[in-house]
Amino acid sequence: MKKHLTDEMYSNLKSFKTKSGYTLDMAINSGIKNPDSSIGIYAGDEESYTLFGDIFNPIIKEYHGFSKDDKHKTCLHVDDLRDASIDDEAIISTRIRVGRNLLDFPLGTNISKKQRDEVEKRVINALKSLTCKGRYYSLESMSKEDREELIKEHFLFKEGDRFLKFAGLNRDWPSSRGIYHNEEKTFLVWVNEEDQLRIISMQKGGDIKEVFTRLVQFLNELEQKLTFSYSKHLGFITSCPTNLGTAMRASVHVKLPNLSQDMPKFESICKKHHLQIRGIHGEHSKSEEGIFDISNKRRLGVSEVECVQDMVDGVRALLHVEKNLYM
Ligand code: ADP
Ligand code: IOM
Repeated sequence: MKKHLTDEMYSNLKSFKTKSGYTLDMAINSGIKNPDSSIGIYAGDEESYTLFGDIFNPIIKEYHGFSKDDKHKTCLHVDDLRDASIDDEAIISTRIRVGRNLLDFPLGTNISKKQRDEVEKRVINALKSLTCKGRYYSLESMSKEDREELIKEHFLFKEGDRFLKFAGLNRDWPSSRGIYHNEEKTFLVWVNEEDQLRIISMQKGGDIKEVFTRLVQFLNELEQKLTFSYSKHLGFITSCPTNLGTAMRASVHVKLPNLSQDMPKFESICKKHHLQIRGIHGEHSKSEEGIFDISNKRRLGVSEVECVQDMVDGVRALLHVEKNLYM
């Protein structure tokens, strides 16, 4: 945001307001308060992306390589994936999530308490129709110990995130936030965190196809009950411009103790394969014991299958170097 927002642009846009009442100052507040943000700007609704397009478009271009005249695409045909299962003991677990927001509501950054309550109600209702055995737990109904355990085990979002706080996403916390999960904790839905829904499939090991298949099955079921905010140009509309398009992040937790000693090499392989490196507890966290969260970086202008394929091909390349170069 800092890189692209000029004084002139700020002066031109600062008095604009979207129909839901979102302003440029609200959009950039998280980045201003957290100069260590990776992006630092959030939308309040779909209109933010056009009304404040002068600042969003260059950020979208730089992050996804996607221009104003490009078209988004979608493909959820799991069978189109190539070499999807990575049978390697270095892969600890696999997780694929998509973000979704309901049509006709502002995004979480600009939603009212009443609207957020309504979103939770509609999502709970939709979750009841899923063909898997699971339950919704509202954050308020859970004990502190249970919440902490779920966070530690990578199932639940963390609390008090300062990046989300200054984007307006923690207002009225913990009201209307919660998590659905099946008995095995392989299918989960986060409600009213950074996006209204984060739909997640995860399991131990590297059977990426199985994880993707489960995600697509339950995503299709939820789509029968909920209408998500989607634009032909930007795909699924999300609070953060990094998640537009597929809103998909496919990741593995992978041990790379050797390669991570050579960060320039590690980062250059990731760049070549459009990968992002995160720490072991998600965004803004650090790696522990040589274990990293490696995921696809691009999400807009590429299909869901391409997102997963970016991750699969890139992780294979990382493992190749990890094993052969450092023997
Ligand atoms: P998001 O993926 O929704 O953008 P985060 O990066 O904060 O959000 O990650 C959310 C949680 O998911 C964190 O606890 C993180 O460690 C966990 N996670 C991400 N990828 C994996 C994975 N492949 N295996 C296990 N847990 C994972
Ligand atoms: N998606 C969002 N959490 N992130 C990119 C925050 C940041 O700007 O660091």
